[in-house]
Parts: sequence; C-alpha cells; structure tokens
Amino acid sequence: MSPTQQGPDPAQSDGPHAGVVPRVAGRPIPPHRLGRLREPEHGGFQPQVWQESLARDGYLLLRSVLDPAAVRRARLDVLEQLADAGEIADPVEQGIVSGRSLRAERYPDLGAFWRAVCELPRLRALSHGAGLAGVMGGLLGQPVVPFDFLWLRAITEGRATPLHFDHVYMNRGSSRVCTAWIPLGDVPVEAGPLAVVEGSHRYTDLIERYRGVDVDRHAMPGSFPEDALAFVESRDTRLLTTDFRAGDVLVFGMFTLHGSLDNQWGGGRVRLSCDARWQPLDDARDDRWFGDPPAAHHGQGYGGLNGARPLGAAHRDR
Ligand SMILES: O=C(O)CCC(=O)C(=O)O
Repeated sequence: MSPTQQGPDPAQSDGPHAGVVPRVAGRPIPPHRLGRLREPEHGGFQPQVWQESLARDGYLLLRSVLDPAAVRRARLDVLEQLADAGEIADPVEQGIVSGRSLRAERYPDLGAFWRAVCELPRLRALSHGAGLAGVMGGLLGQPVVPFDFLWLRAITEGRATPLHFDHVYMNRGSSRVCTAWIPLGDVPVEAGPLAVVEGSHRYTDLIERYRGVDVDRHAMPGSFPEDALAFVESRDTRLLTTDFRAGDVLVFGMFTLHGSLDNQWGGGRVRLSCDARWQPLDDARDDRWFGDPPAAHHGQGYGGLNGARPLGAAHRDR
C-alpha cells in the first residue's frame, strides 16, 4: 500500500486546534509520518465492503454508526462518576481534571469502583448493545458475542497508550476477535486518539514473533519497547488517525499495531474512549474476559486496569 494513499496528514487539519502539532511520547510527529485513516466509501450496512476494508487495511473506520447523542450521554455518565471521585471539575461536561482525587478515600475498593463505571448502563448500551452487535455480526458474518470486560480509558493531558498488538492480551480463545474502539464524544487529533501503524497487519515477521505470546503466562510486557514514532521511522511507514466524532467506531484485528497519540487537548481535558471486544458466538472464549465479574489479568478484575487508578496516577502503559 502506498504510504500516501490515504489523504493529507491530520496535522494539516483546519480544525479549531490546527496549530497543535501531533506528538508521541512528547516528540512532534513529522508530517510525512502521519496520515489519515481511510474514510468509508459507503454509508449504511455494508458487511461485504466492511470485510474487504478490514482485510485490506487492517482496520475499518465507521462514521456515525452509533447515535452521537447516546455517546454524549454515556460520556457524561462516566464524567459524573469521575467528578464524584473529585477528579473532574465543574462544569463536568467539559471533562477538565480537577488536579485532585478523592477516589481512594471514597471508594476503598478501586476495582469495584472502576467496574461500576465500566458497567454504567448507557455506556454498556453502546459497547455491548444491539447497534454494535449488528455491525460486528455483519463484519464477522455470523452471530457474535462481546467480551463481558470493557476497557474504559480516561487519558489525561500529555499521556498516550503505547504501541501494541491486542493479540498478546486476549488470545486464549477465538482467533477471530475484533476490537471496537469507541471515542466517547468528539476526539480530535489534538486529544490523542487511537492511531494504527499503516500496513502493520502485513508485518509477518512481527506477527509470527508475537503469535501465541500471552502477557500473563509469559510475564512479559505487551507493549513494544520503542514508541510509535520511533517504530514508524524504523519501518518507513506512518501512523494513521483522524478527527473522531461522537458516533464513530474504529474496528481492527488482533494483529494491527496501534497505540495513541499524546493528549494535547489543553486546559486539562481528559480524552475518554472505550474498547469493546467481539468474537463469533460459537468460538472458544478467553475466560479472563468473560464472567461476572471477569477475572481479567491474574484474577485482578477491573482493579488491574490502569483506569482503576486515581486519575493522574496512571502510568504510561495499558
Ligand atoms: O484508547 C487508547 O488509548 C488505546 C486503546 C487500545 O489500545 C485498544 O483499543 O487496544
């Protein structure tokens, strides 16, 4: 695939923050290392087109596939929980961190708190509801089931998610798991959205090296040692992202390398998103991610997730 196939780079966006140079690990991304995710050619329910796009690109960008108003309501529900933990300032809908946290004293069981946030009904209606079930069923071409576990992310200013394949975190069941990354609200490039490495789903050398690696059994980090910018430079490729809007979903497979850009939204605004995983209903299941509650890594449940830590205390990893 030609590295210039997918249009101008997001740094050239003429949005309200067009002057913000996208960064990874604090380093500005040169324009030739950044491109836009391919835009869908057709709207509506197009399972065959979706399947072809996913196979060709390693990802599938779906615009306005969820109800934007429902996404904004779910975002507000999450922010209200964080505000209740003292972490989000008024007015809550702006999503500005307060710089303090009462989470640990108000909610001594941090895992239970984070589970309750991840199980907010209006959030679940998006990540596990009929709308996404229809999309994922169409894409996978058969009845599907979502993982019970939901990865909710509140990324504060200056932070990012490092580069990784999802495979190493969830490969004990189906080999046909897909991630649906759901921005909770508009997530423009300066907010540090998810970015995929162009063409990485065809990096057979890396895919074979990581296939079967299990972060829990092999006690190894899932994320790559180098940051996403260093990686795309070493492979002479690009990071692809876009200005996401409420209602968009980005779907990708377990061997598409991805991470996020730095959140440079400014003013202390937090970037919210969640990742839901879906697979064929009848395939084997990775039992870490199913159950009530799911055991997750080393039986830690939601308490093992970075998001369970008070906002601002999270380290630079998944
Ligand atoms: O939202 C993010 O920062 C990262 C999400 C991610 O890595 C994933 O969906 O696997």
